[in-house]
Amino acid sequence: MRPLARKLVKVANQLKVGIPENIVVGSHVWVGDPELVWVDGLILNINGAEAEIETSNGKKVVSNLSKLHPKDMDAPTVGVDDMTKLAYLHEPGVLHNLETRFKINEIYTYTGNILIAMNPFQSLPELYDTNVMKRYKGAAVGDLSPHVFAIAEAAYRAMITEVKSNSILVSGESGAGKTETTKMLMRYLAYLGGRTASEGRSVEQQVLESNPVLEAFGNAKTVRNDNSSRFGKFVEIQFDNRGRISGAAIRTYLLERSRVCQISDPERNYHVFYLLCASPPEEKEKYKLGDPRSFHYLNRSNCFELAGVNAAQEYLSTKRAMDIVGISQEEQDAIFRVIAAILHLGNVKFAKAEETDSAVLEDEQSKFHLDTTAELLMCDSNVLEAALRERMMITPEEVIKRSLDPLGATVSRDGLAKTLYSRLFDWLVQKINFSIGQDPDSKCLIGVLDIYGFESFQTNSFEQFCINFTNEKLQQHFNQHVFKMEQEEYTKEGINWSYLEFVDNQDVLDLIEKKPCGIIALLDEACMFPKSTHETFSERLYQTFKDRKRFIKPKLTRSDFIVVHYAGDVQYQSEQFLDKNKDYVVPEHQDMLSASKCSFVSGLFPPLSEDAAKSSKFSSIGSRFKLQLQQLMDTLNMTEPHYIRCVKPNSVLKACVFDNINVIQQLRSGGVLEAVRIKCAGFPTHWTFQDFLTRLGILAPEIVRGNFDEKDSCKKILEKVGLTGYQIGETKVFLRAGQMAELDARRTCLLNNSATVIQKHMKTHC
Ligand code: AOV
Ligand code: MG
Repeated sequence: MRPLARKLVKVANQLKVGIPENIVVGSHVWVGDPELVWVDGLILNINGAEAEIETSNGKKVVSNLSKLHPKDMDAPTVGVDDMTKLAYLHEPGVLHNLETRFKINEIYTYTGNILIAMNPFQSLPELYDTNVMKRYKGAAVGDLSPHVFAIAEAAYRAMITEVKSNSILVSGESGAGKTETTKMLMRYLAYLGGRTASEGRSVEQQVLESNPVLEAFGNAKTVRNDNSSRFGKFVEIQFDNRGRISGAAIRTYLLERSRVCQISDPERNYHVFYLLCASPPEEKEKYKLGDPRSFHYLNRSNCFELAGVNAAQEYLSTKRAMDIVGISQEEQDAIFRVIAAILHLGNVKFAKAEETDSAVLEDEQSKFHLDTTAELLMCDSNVLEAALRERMMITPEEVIKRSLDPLGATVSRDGLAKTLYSRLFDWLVQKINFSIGQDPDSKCLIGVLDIYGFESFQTNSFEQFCINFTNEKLQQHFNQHVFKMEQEEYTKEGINWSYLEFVDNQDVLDLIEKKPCGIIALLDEACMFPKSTHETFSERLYQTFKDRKRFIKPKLTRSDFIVVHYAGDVQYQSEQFLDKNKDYVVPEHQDMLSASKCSFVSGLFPPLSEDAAKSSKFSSIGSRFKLQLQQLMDTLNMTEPHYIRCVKPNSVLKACVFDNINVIQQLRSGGVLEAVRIKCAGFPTHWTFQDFLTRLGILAPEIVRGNFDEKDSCKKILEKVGLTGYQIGETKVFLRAGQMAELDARRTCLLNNSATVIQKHMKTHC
């Protein structure tokens, strides 16, 4: 042993000056690849700044040395459960680790305090059963394998011990698993904070059962997800001073209204429409329903069934959930009457009158559906017809009745359907909140946020704009938090640290929301001028933002605009921005519905106060949303946040398929790599003294031998190898980006080659 140790010392000494770079011929590296994003390979040759690499998928490529990342050949074959344990924290390392774990069904991985959750697209019941919950109860994060339960546990324990509110923010793109994750979190919190059966379990049961109710009314099949939530949700679970659930409040954001009357193959309308069409015969009779294929609002798509879902059963279980959350039988009846009425309303068709352009009912069928709609809504059929076909124009002199043309009447009909549905949805949320009840004495809460992820489609409208605005806000919160956590760790370890490289996205937020000249303010302004069009609005944007680096006027269009979001550029089509920003109920619709003989329906349309009726009819959805978002941020800022990033492994929604391009794009836009970048800008490698010595003690065995002061050994090794810029904390070594790779390169040389081979190698390469 002793001669070998001596030899190693000698070689190590030579290495100190011998290898300035950590990438040499024979190194294993990651190199960019058009299909796999990153592929591993072996360096065959180096010419100046260019390296020739043989990749593991059988290609020979040439790449600039600066574009390569070292591959950790000592990484465990099962991956590591926390990205920060990776010896080299870089993009390919993160991607490879996720893939390695995903292949063995380890779907959860930490990046420091952030949990990355891969959607398994298969049922993994053993991962979530009660025994697993029992194991996580009381365990510290990191003691057991990464899990949603561990995050919920951490939030709950922090709340109890620090008497401080916590929040869990779940994000990710459509279909990534946010809603499933949220439900798991809520189930675990109900398990921790629930009562015994004898005490009555109502509160937490109601909290849990609010999910199926909201899903029936607010979820639909889209191309990205068979059960896509079409609204954002923040559930605030309140706890009493003994840590038991004592109340809850649900806030929802921006339900997608257009889906009620506009769907295209292979998407579907909101689940509840199909469920009601599959209700027992007597109910179908009562609501005059039949095959979903006979309704215009449903048959614009050819998809009527969902794989693996029995609509008739789902209808019954939705009703059961409605019972539990406290919706009475009469209310349920009224709700389903409104749903059926919307379907019948959609079948009312208009044609042109013979002599004029005015709209008239197309045929007897339309008359039947109109009458049925009126009957279900308990309104007067003639008033309904007039409300759809005519408009009152109030001038200072007189009131003029004007007939709409068939297109106008159809727009009016769809507007009514959307208004009815969104008021119904709001009612449900309010009702659930009311019946679960708020605990005014609660000092602590845990908030769970399930909100739409960043969206960038072929065409992007007002909805995408609001969604991406939300994500910018959350991204800022996330960055600040990650940054703060890093800083806290440095402070705790007594590390000197000044942070320079952190780039905020405040400039995008200013562009969108700043008054008086952000996009939202300019949109409101445009909505208030009767003569504005989407083109004048866009022109105004181009003028105002021509020098902003976050705003681009695309070539070849006169009304599109691009926002340079943190997650990428998005080109918005402004055509419908003005319309979609206006929250406006046609007064004729309002009057007709508030006169309904059904108190439930009239309750959805309380008469407007004189002032509201007279004041400008326009209320801005964008501004209201901005306000809601600000309130959400204020709430979140009072809590200790925990982050879960859901990732969709592929876009075919299949188990066991890991698509690199898809994943990396989500890691980039979800801010995971931003968190990695923030870490890298400081000291990305934090290793305990012991771990450091185990791995690198070989670089200086003469120092380690007989030295029981680990900190001192680490310090001496680092001094000996001549690195600069690293720091030594109370319990850990903090290395700069790339330094671990540099140390490893020296160690690898020592381990792989005999001393003589190394010497030969150095003569040729160093
Ligand atoms: P999302 O909430 O993120 O999409 P979901 O939570 O609805 O996504 O998940 C989509 C589908 O993926 C679910 O219906 C399940 O089939 C599957 N899935 C997700 N997580 C798991 C899991 N942990 N175990 C098993 N299957 C899972 V959207 O609401 O569209 O943005 O707006
Ligand atoms: Mg969802």
